[in-house]
Amino acid sequence: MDHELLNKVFFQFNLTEEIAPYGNGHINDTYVASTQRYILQRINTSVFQDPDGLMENIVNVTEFLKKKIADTQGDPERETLTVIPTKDGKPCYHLDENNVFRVYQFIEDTISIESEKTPEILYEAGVGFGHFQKMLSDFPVWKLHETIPDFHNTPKRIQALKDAISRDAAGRAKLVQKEIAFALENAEWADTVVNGIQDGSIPVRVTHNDTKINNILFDRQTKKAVCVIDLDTVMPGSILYDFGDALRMGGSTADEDEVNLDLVRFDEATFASFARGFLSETKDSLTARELELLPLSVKLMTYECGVRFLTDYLNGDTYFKIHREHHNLDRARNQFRLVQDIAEKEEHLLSLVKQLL
Ligand code: ADP
Ligand code: GN1
Ligand code: MG
Repeated sequence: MDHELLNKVFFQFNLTEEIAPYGNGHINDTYVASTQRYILQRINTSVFQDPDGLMENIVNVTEFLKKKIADTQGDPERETLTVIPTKDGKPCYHLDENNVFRVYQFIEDTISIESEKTPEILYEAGVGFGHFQKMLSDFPVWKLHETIPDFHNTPKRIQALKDAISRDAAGRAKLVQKEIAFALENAEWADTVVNGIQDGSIPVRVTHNDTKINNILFDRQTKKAVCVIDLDTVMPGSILYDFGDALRMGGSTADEDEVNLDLVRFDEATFASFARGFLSETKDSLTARELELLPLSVKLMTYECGVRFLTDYLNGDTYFKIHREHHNLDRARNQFRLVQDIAEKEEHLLSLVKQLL
């Protein structure tokens, strides 16, 4: 976005700082102000079609969290996001239909972790996401708007892939026959969580739904988890989505877009570290069925993400930000490689969960 436009938007939040692009997210346009620190984000309105509903979720959830954090002698300014309202008291500013902006207080002395996956970091990430889940366990789930309907409905994601194959909008289907076959042949367990929610055997909870490790801020010095961010997809869901998605990224020995697939493996020790942190916060509230499905959830979320990358590749890269021509295909191959490895290790992962209980 050009500087003049950014300054105009910033003025709407009563701010007059220098602004620069910031972070490594795939969805929103993120900027940071230079002197007093604020985060300015243009909400991706083709992904989030009801930005007002989304901001209502974020305001409600962060206000709820702030009370909980204050009650336990935490720091409500640091341990959850703070929405800065516009001059007329709104949680976001509509410049026009496609340009909707919000500002958060910058959380100082923290870092986002993109690739460092030590056992300590993964344990802390588990504590961070588990604690988030625990604090929201009595938030009224019916109050939340579904910001992306069917976000983790894996069978619907498979249907979207099939639609993309038939449309073949970018003429790429012939290049990815192997990947398509993998996606369609490995789908027999893909409805496990959706079916469980439907038949009542898996409870609906308030979930984050996008638990990449870079959606937690860690303390710069102690590397303890400080704040769960990127609250756009906080919605009703299954805790298995949050557990599985965190390990999809956190449990891989490589980055999500690594092209050398020999480097892409699922690390069982890392799984155990994350699970230990996560379960230290959530163990008592998880049902036997949820505990049993923790390993499958990692395979499922990795598979689903691979399906989404492949679909976007076939659609001509319209959803995820890409930085090179075949980026989404590289990401899909990487995720499918990981699915194979997780499948081979699934039984061992279940025994690790049992040990932790
Ligand atoms: P996206 O949805 O595009 O992933 P995020 O909300 O995750 O966007 O923001 C992108 C990056 O910006 C984060 O990974 C983090 O590094 C940084 N960031 C976002 N909000 C804050 C904040 N309040 N304080 C400090 N850094 C932040
Ligand atoms: C997106 O916004 P970000 O970068 O945290 C995506 C996730 C995917 C992830 C893959 C709203 O996450 O669902 O798992 O990319 N978020 C949305 O890296 O689609
Ligand atoms: Mg993010």
